[in-house]
Amino acid sequence: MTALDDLPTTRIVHGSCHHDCPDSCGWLVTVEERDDSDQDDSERDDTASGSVAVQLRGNPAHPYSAGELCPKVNRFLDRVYSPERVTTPMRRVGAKGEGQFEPITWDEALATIASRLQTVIDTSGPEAIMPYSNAGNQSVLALMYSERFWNRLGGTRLVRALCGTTVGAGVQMTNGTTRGLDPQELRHSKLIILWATNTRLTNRHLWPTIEAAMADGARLIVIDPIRTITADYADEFIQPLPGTDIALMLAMMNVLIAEDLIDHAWVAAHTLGFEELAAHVAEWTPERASQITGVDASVITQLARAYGTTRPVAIRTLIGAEHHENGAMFFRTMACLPALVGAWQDRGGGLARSIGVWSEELIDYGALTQPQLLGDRSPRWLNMSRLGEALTDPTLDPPVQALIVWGANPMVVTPNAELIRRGLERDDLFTVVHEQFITDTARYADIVLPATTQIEATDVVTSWGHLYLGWNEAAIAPVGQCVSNSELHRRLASAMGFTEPELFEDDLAVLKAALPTVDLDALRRDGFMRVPYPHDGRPFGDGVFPTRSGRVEFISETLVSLGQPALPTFVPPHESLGGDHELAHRFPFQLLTPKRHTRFLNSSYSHLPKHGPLEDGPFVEICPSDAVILGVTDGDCVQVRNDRALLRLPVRISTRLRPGVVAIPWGWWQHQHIDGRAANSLTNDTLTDWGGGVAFSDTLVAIETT
Ligand SMILES: Nc1nc2c(c(=O)[nH]1)N[C@H]1C(S)=C(S)[C@@H](COP(=O)(O)OP(=O)(O)OC[C@H]3O[C@@H](n4cnc5c(=O)[nH]c(N)nc54)[C@H](O)[C@@H]3O)O[C@H]1N2
Ligand SMILES: Nc1nc2c(c(=O)[nH]1)N[C@H]1C(S)=C(S)[C@@H](COP(=O)(O)OP(=O)(O)OC[C@H]3O[C@@H](n4cnc5c(=O)[nH]c(N)nc54)[C@H](O)[C@@H]3O)O[C@H]1N2
Ligand code: SF4
Ligand SMILES: [Mo]
Repeated sequence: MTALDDLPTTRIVHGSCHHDCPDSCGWLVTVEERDDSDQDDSERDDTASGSVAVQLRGNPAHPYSAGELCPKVNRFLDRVYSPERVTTPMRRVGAKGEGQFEPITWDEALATIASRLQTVIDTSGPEAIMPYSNAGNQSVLALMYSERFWNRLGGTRLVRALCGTTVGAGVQMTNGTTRGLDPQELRHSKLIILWATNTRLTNRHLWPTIEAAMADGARLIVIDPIRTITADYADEFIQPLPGTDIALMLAMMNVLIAEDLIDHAWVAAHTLGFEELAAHVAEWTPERASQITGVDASVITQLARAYGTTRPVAIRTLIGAEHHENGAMFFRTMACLPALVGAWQDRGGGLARSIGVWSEELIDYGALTQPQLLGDRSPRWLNMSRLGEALTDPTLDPPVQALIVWGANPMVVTPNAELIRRGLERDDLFTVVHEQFITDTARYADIVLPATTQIEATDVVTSWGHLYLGWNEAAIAPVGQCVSNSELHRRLASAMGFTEPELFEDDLAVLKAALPTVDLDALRRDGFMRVPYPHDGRPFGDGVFPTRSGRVEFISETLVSLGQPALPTFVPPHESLGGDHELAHRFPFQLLTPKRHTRFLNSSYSHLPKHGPLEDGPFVEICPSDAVILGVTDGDCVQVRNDRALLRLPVRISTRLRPGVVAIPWGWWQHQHIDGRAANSLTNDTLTDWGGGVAFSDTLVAIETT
C-alpha cells in the first residue's frame, strides 16, 4: 500500500495556447511534483525535473474556449515529452539537409555563434545577419522580446507578413483602422457570410456562436473556391474561382445600387465617394462578374439582395483570401460592403476579421522592444516570403551570411521552398535554428538550439479571434536544456558581449512594462481577462472612422499615393487561370494549398505519431471531370509541376473543387512526400498588391500522368 505521504503533490496551473490560431484557448495543466525514486519508472522523467505535467485540458471557465481544446492540442503533452524533442544544443555533423547532429554544451554553441556572427559583422556589417521568425509561438514575449536584441545588433529586419498583415492593410484603406466586429457578436446576426474562412476547421470555437445564431433564425452563406467542411453546413454555398471575388463584390455593389438597397442616410453621413463608386460599378453587372468568377449571375444577384435586405448582416473572414496577388484589394473592397447597407449600425452587423488590435492596443511596444537600442541606424528590411531570394540573390548587398531562425519552419511554410533550399545549402551561410524538433528547416542548421514549449515558460497571450488576454504560467521547468525565445535572446546578447541592461531584463519585468494598464496579478490569478471593447457591441456605432476624411472611404487618396486605384478594382492575378495566358497554357490548373487536417496546426504536428499517421495524405485533389480529361483515377500517381518544382502525388478525386482548380493539403513535411518536396515547393512568392503578404494561392501547375 502507498502511504498518503508518498503520493505526489499535485497542482493545477493556468495556461493559454500559443499557437497561431484565432482561438487562443485557455488550458489547465495538472502538475505532479515527484521525488527521484518515482521518476525512475516513468519514461517521461528522463527529461522532466521534479515537476511532471500529467494532464493538459481545456479550462472550463474560459469565456471563449469553454473547456474544449482541439485535436491538435489535446495531445500536447505527447509533444512536450516526445522522444524526438530537441533537448540540448547540437552541432551539425553531416551535410546540410541530412539532419545529422551531435550534442554540444550551451557554452560551446554560444561561443561558436558569437564568433561566427562577429566575423560576419567585421567583414560585411550586421545587416549580413538575418532573423527569421514567425508566430510559432504568438505569446507577447515569445514574439517580441527578440526585437531588443535585433535592435542592438543592427541586423537585417524581417517583414513578417506571411499571415494577416495584408488583410489588415486592405481593410485599413477603407476604414482607416484594423478594428472591427468581435466575431462573438455574430450571435446577433440574421445573415452571416463566411467569406474565405473555414471556420469549422480553423476557428472551431467560433462555430457554437454561429450555430446559436442559426438556431435563432440566421442564414449562413459560405463563399469559398473549395467546398470545405464549413461549406457543408451552410444554407448556401457559393464557389467562385480563386482570386476572383473582387469581381463578385463589385457586382454585388452594382445590384445593391441598381435595386436601391443602399442605406442612403448612413452613406451620406459616414462615407466618402459614393457617387464615384456608383459610376464605377455601373458596368459590373452580375453577368460580367459571372464570366470571371464562374458563379451564375442569378446567384450573385440573389446574394446582393439577401445582403441588402437582411439585418443585422455580418461578413466573417480570416486569412484565406489574402494569399493572392490582389489580396489587399480583396479586403479593401470587402470593407465597402457593410458601409453601403449601413450594417455597422446594428449589433451583429459589419465585418468580423482578426480582432487582435483590441488587445494589441494595450501593449506599449516602445517599452517592449526598446527601439532606442537601434541608435541612429536604419537597417534594411527583407520580406519573409522572399527568403529564397534573400539567400540566393547575387546582387543583395551585403549578402545574407548568417541566418537565425526561431518559431518558424520556412522549408514547409514559406513559398518557393526549393529556392530556399538552394539558399540553405550554401556552404558560406551560417544557420542557427532554435526549435523543439528537427524540422525540415532545422536539418540545414549549423547549430540547433533547444526551445521550450508553452508549458515551460511564463508569458501572456493576446488573441486575434476573441477579446480575452490569456495568462500562461510555466507549469514545469524547461525540459532538458531548453530555453524560451526571450532567454535565447538574453543568451545571444551576453555571448555577443552586449551590456545594455534592457537586453537582460527578466520576463515578468518586461511583461509589466509592456502591458502598463493591465492588472497582471489579476490576470495571473484568473488566467484570462477581457480587453476593452464597446459595450453596445458596435465598434463603429457612432459612424466615425479614423480615415483622413473621418468616413468610410469608397474612394481613397491614400491608395492613389501608393500607386493603387482609388476605387475598388478587380485586377486578375498574373499567375492564375484568368491571368497570363501563356502561363495558363503551360500550367492549366490553379493550385490551392489549404489548411485541411484537424490534427495539424500549420507545419507543427504532422511528424508526431498521433497526428500525421491518423490523417489521409499527402495527395492532390482533382475534380471528377478533370480526372476524366487527365485519364486518372483515385490513387493513381501524377506529377504536379511548374517552373519551381515537381512533386509526385497520389490522386484523390474530389467533388469539393471546380474544374481547373486542384489542391494539395498543406502542413506535411518533405519526407512525408514521395520526393522530399512539399506543397510550398510549388507555390508563388509574388508579393501582394500592398501589405507585404504573398500570393501562395496564385500558383499554376501542370498535371501529368507518370
Ligand atoms: N486545423 C487547423 N486550424 C488552423 C490552422 C491550421 O493549420 N490547422 N492554421 C491557423 C492559422 S495560422 C490561420 S492564419 C488560420 C486561417 O484561417 P482561415 O483563413 O479560415 O483558413 P485558410 O485555410 O487559410 O483559408 C480559408 C479559406 O480561404 C479559401 N480561399 C483561398 N483563396 C480564396 C479566394 O480567392 N476566395 C475565397 N472566397 N476563398 C479563398 C480557402 O479555400 C480556404 O478554405 O487558421 C488557423 N487554424
Ligand atoms: N502553402 C501554404 N503555406 C502557408 C499557409 C497556407 O495556408 N498554405 N499558411 C501560412 C500561414 S497563415 C502561416 S501563419 C504560416 C505558419 O508558419 P509558421 O509560424 O512557421 O508555422 P508553425 O508550424 O505554426 O510554427 C513553426 C515552428 O515554431 C516552432 N515553435 C513553437 N513554439 C516555439 C517557441 O516557443 N520557440 C521556438 N523557437 N519555436 C517554437 C514549432 O516547433 C514549429 O516548428 O504558414 C503560412 N504558409
Ligand atoms: S490550436 Fe487553436 S483550437 Fe487548438 S488549443 Fe490552440 S488555440 Fe485552441
Ligand atoms: Mo496564419
